[in-house]
Amino acid sequence: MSEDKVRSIDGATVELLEKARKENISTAFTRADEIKPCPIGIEESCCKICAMGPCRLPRSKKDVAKERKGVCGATIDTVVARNFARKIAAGAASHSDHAREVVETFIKTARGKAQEFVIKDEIKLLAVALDFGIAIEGRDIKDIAIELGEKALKEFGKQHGELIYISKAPLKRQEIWRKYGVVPRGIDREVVEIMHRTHMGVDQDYRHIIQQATRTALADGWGGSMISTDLQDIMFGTPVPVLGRINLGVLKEEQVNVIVHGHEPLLPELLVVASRDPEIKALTEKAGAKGINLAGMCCSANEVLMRHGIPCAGNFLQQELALVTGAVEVMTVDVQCEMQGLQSVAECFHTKLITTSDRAKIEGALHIEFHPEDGLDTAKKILKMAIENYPNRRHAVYIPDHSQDIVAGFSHETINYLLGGLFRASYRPLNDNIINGRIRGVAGVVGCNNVRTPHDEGHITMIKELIKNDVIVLTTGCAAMACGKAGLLTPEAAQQFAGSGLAEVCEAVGIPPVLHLGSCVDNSRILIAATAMVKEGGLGDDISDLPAAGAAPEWMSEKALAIGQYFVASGVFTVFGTTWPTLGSENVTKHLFEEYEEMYKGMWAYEPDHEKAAQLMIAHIDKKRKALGLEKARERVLFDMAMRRALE
Ligand code: MSK
Repeated sequence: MSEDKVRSIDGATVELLEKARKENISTAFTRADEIKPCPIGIEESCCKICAMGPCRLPRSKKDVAKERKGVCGATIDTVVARNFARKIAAGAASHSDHAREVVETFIKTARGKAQEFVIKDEIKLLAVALDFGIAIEGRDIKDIAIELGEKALKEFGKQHGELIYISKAPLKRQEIWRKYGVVPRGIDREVVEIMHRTHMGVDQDYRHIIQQATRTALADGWGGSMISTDLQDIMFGTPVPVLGRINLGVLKEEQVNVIVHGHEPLLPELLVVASRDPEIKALTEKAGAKGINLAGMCCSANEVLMRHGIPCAGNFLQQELALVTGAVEVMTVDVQCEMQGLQSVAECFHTKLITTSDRAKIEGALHIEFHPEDGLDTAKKILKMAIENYPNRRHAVYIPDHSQDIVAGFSHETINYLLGGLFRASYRPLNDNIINGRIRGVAGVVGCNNVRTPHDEGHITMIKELIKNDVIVLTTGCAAMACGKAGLLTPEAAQQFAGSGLAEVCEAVGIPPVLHLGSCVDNSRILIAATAMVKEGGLGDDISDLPAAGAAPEWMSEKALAIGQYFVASGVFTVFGTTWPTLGSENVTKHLFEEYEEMYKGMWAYEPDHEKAAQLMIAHIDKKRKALGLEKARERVLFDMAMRRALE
């Protein structure tokens, strides 16, 4: 038990790890103990892109590989840059392939060929259509939507020119990207070009390789991810603040529990509809259950939470533990962040693991493919299987008594509205409160869990430090869920955890000090929020001028690296924890950590101590405040607060 306490700061996780250990069930936590990270792989000093190697060139063995070169003569700088670029290609490809699925479903929806799906947010449709240069005057909504879908699809296969959304960035940022030749031409083209340039014997200049990695990352953040967020909002509704509950305690012993896990919100949306169907409700009663309990896991959870208030069972490292409760009848998985270990855990219980995407199967799992044409029928079929499986529970159910209220769903549009009101929606109050010093700055804290660092601890340590110092936090993905479990996503958290300036603003507006903006692809919402702050005025003329910083303290996926790279290239100082994948090359690390500040005015940092990482972010925010001439304002406000306390 005491050992598990250091594996996670979350009570539900600790309890279920203990249960798994007693029952001899293998989880990511136990497998991590059995497999130590490869010391050469962790610094990316290994090249295996041809069959003359693998060439291992670790920092510790300079004598073995003189001058640290591979058989072909590739330097360690080339090797590390190639490995880094390939990870970014994989991350960008993941978000963008998700986006492609969304766009194709969007077109079918617009043509009336997607079962149950409709265009829900017509206002956002018109706004996005204008971004794409589509005429809207006097046209039918359906025609506009079809044209938008087709234009969005072309962004993937475009060979020349610039991605359309690049023009949404501040003008100064666009100029920087053009100067360094990193404006993406087409989403797929950039990913393919990385794979070509990192093939044996092609691009062998580390700065040139990293340049293409940057262009590909921008094709993700200002391309695939942004398209995905926008079209999902148009189809399923732009999120507004919604009350939900989070953690494994949301599972219900006397109900049929169905968990949706993964990333694409398509089937999950229909599972929500199907779970409310009278036929399904009647079948549930007949099976002796007190209802169907739909819950989410990872980013699928974020999607259905922020649009429907569906409870969230947990984040990345809780996926296997959800099944260890013995209470889950069905878990559906589509793409990304689904551990293969789920199937072995499912086999210890009655749980059916169902893969639903044509791009992802898991050996041993059932495969029921989602297609928009008959998506609702598929959703009902899955729920019927779950109901039939309810009487098959083989073990005593154990659901930890841990769950917590959260408020989620702060889209860019909602923040705009909350701050300014319906008729004068704007970021002015946020900018004003940064200028007057009540809010010191803004931080985006996002990303995964990583079993090599205590579960959720990095997110919570960092975020508590930030909000205590009056930095408002925008969060997505598994970081957002960690915040929810720790009670940081309620308006009351402002009084409990935030500094006096931030708490005052949160209380006036009625928002938490940490705003849940959605899933991994919704990091694009943070880019748009930052751009809106620049356009509002008073905080410089580029994202890099803002008193802002980013972080992923518990990152593990290649998607996180792509996200970090597009944040850095958009002008944001970005700190990663856990480990850093270019440590094998001093030159590549220096390029990303120092030269990038010269070029892009944003740069990477690596700091595994989460409190120190928060301090780095605060120091950067203060540096930007000083450059804007705002340090005096903050001193004055602090003085006012001190005076007020003295009066009290
Ligand atoms: S799910 S990419 S573990 S945030 Fe988006 Fe969480 Fe990271 Fe997957």
